[in-house]
Amino acid sequence: MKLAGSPTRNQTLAAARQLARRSDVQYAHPVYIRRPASVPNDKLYPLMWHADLARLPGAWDLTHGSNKVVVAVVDTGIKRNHPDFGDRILPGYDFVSRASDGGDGDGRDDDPNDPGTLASTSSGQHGTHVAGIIGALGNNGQGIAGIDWRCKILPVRALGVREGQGTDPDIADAIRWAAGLDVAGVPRNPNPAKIINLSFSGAGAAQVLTDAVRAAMNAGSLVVAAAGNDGSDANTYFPGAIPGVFAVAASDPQGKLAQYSNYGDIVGILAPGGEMGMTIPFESRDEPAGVWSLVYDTDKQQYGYRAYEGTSQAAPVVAGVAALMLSVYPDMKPDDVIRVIKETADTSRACVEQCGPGMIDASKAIARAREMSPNPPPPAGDGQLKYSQACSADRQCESRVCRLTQAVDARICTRFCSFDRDCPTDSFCSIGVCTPTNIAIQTNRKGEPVVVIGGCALIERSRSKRRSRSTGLSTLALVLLSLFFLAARRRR
Ligand SMILES: [Ca+2]
Ligand SMILES: [Ca+2]
Repeated sequence: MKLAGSPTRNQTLAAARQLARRSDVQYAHPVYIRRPASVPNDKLYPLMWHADLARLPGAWDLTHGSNKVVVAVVDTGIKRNHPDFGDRILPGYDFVSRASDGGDGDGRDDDPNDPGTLASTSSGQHGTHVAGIIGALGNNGQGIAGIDWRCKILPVRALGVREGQGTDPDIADAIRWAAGLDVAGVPRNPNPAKIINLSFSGAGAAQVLTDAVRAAMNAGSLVVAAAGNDGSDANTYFPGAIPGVFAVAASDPQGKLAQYSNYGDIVGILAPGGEMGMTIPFESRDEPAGVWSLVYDTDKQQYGYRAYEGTSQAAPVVAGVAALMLSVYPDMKPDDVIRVIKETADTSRACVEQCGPGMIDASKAIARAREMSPNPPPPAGDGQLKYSQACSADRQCESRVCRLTQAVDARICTRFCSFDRDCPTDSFCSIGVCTPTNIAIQTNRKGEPVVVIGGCALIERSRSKRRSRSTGLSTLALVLLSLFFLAARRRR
């Protein structure tokens, strides 16, 4: 069977039907060509329901982040040696003044390690969990994927080991330091953070806290904060209620305002925060539907992963998306980051109680930031895709050539050619670009000749006849790709 030129989809389907009617064809089986939708290979990724809700895969098509972006996590400190952090953690600082709160035998020092304790009321490795949501290594085959796979995390310890509590003076100094401002008695932070995440909340305003947050914002930092977990109006919960702070409410896995989440007109945006009362299936068991991230098990002295729920988990989702935005537009102003996240939000998930315009949509937010950027970087992939891998933009390919393959609605990384000899092994030159041949004739267990294309495409048999079951239009379209490979071969 030979088709001239590039066939249309209908021609493809007609040819496939004609092929299926042949008595010497047992069945046509697809060569599935799948395009990686920037879904990382991390083992616990199936637990990351929040990735789909916040539309992270579409964002990862555009960027995986930049190591030039610094995100401060003002929290309980960190376990920097968690293997899913890699080398992402900057030196940081410990601002907890009282040794009894710090649990590390001293007051302020340059080690932001979260020592934790065995008590159930300890830090819970809260800071490590929050930092992991923002910046755990993505696509490293391990644990979870952070939202930004490359940014640097600045751990600034201001909450101690007694229920993870901290005092306003310590928190205020930590925020100033994170932004690169002077704090008495402490060396200046050499890595000022463009984004400061504050995953804590408490009732009552304090001037020392307000002043520090304002100073950080004046220094150019975006301040993202949890709206609070009391299921009430967020306007009396600080630092979220400080004007200019991007306060984040939390949703459950269905995208609805979580029952514990604060709400109200000071909330800037809704983001996934989890609901531990719900479950998600994972490897034939059910796991709690909190937001999964990195922890350290103080009891077993092991690094691991755990689900937590709260606006503490929702805020770092927003901080992570903001970091991705800065990776494509480094000079984007904090007010513009907030405006774009609000403007691109999924308004179908707006809530009656008021939680900003709706659910954060990372994919649209990053796309908008790229449009605004005077010098946007190439889309993610950065030329890393090899020959014959599926692609969506020229710059993703090592060869910088991403082209539609014959008769199939899929693009692969390829290269220009004039002759077959210009192409890699198992490829031929067709219409100016290399195309994988992926074709072979093998013998099956019964000794029958089998034409195999790309693994299993077309099985010829001589004795009995069986018809294929319909496997969908894409299947049939792929069959025609096989036909084209055959036709091209015959022409040679
Ligand atoms: Ca200390
Ligand atoms: Ca990982």
